[in-house]
Amino acid sequence: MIHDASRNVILVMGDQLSAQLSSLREADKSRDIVLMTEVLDEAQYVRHHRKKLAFVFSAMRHFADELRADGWEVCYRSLAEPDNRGSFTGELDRAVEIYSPARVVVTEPGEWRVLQLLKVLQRRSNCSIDILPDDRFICSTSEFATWAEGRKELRMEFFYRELRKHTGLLMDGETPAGGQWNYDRDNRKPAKRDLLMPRPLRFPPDKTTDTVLELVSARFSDHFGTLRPFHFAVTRHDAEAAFDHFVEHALPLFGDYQDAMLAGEAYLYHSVISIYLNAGLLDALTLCRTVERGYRAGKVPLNSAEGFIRQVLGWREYVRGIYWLKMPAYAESNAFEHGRPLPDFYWTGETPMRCMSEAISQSRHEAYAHHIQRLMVTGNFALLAGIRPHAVHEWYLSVYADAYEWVELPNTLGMSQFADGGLMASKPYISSGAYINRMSDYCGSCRYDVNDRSGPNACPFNYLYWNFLATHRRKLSSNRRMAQMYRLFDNLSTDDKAEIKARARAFLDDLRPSTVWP
Ligand code: FAD
Ligand code: DLZ
Ligand code: SF4
Repeated sequence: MIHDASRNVILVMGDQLSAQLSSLREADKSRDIVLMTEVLDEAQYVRHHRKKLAFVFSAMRHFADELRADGWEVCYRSLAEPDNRGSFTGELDRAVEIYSPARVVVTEPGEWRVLQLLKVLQRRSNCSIDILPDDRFICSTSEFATWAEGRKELRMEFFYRELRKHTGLLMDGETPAGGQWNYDRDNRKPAKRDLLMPRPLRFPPDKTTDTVLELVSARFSDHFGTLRPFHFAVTRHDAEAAFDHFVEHALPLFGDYQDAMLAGEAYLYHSVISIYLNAGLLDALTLCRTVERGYRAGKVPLNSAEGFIRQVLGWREYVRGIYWLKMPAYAESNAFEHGRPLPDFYWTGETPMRCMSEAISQSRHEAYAHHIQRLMVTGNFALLAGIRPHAVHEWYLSVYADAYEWVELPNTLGMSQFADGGLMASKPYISSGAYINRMSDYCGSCRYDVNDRSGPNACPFNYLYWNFLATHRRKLSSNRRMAQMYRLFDNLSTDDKAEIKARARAFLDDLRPSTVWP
């Protein structure tokens, strides 16, 4: 081993797979060494879905190969190596022992937890550790903090408009393309079975992925989710092909069917690119510019282009801003003081509620569910049933291949569980079975009756919805956006209300808490 006192070790983590990463841009490939390390701690801090583990490890290995092909020296530590120390800090210590670098350089991690590990290491290591900003995002954390400062209320819509102006995306001078900022109202069509669904591109596993699949199969048999078939892209090249395929085949109808759900149809017109975007294989601003070009060329209607750009430019940047503004306290928020354990069927999918079994089984097989399944099915149920928000958060972080805490936590605790008391959402996202029935074809084949409010076969979403309103009246009735719901609730007879309460209590008492999983 030749020691070069001026060389740096550049740590690149599993969700930083971009040659444009700040740490790599600043590095010198003729001198520095890139450290990439598979570690058990990251695989197990929640029990990630097996497909997610395979995706992360395979994408990391492919990225390391690309860096090598580009002339970098890469120290890649596989999980299979017997002396793997199992944690970022252990592996960084080891790299410092071996290479005696001038500095360790790392782009700031996406999770608060990992940033704390690095800060501890900064204090105790005899090597200096530089943490650089992650400029893969359109809005930096400090820009977000400045935007948020002094505002009485934070709302995504206003943040989004600022970013539209700042980037010029879908802007005609000072005005938004088409004259409106938001075309959400056009985007609520239920889907019909006879629509021609464009499927996302699939990629057969290559040798590297096969090796990883064997590793995950052998080492993580107790984790949630089916491992095969595995068809995610694991390189930038293939991720870009998957996105181009979406733009050509699905994006034109993305807006129309954004909220629709169909049994057996996991993807409908969604892009299925969050897994690639969050790992660094795709770049957010580039995607938005491509979508805008599709609109300007007349290939993509405005409601779809704007709908997609709002998700990526608006929501994605917004939730990251909230995460870094509010952590670590945010993770403990529990405005409704909910404490029920997560029911067992979140892990098995075994429930007669067709919407829930569909969303959960699909998540088990695909490590994917689209936004409305997450928000209005599994999330809606957890909120109505009073599940402990932290348990709900750990579930979402485990089961989805795109889940990293910076994006998952605000979506789960804030948007879905209203655990932050209204910081993210202006009212709780709750609904009775009627919404699910309108937006899906689940109810037709469900054991429960979606039109029954409180009888023995009534849809549980119905009585849980009214029961939730009754339970949290003190906290919610002053919210103007809840007024209509409470007016309807007040129209129910005393007998109806008593029946709803009894039915909800019996149902909730019957829920079996998870025994297999924490
Ligand atoms: P599309 O529907 O095609 O949307 C395009 C892109 O917009 C997505 O790829 C994503 O990058 C972005 N986007 C859309 N909605 C959001 C949002 N609310 N927040 C941030 N980005 C958004 N998204 C994650 O990336 N990781 C998560 O761990 C995650 N957890 C969630 C948990 C809950 C409870 C809820 C309600 C939503 C969560 N989301 C999460 C947001 C959203 O559901 C997913 O981004 C989306 O379903 C990914 O599928 P897609 O790529 O097909 O997205
Ligand atoms: C999600 C994940 C997993 C499962 N494994 C690794 C790993 O072994 N090595 C690694 O560098 N990164 C991994 N990741 C991504 C990290 O958890 C992610 O970088 C942190 O959560 C910070 O965002
Ligand atoms: Fe879900 Fe209720 Fe419809 Fe059954 S009837 S699928 S539980 S909304």
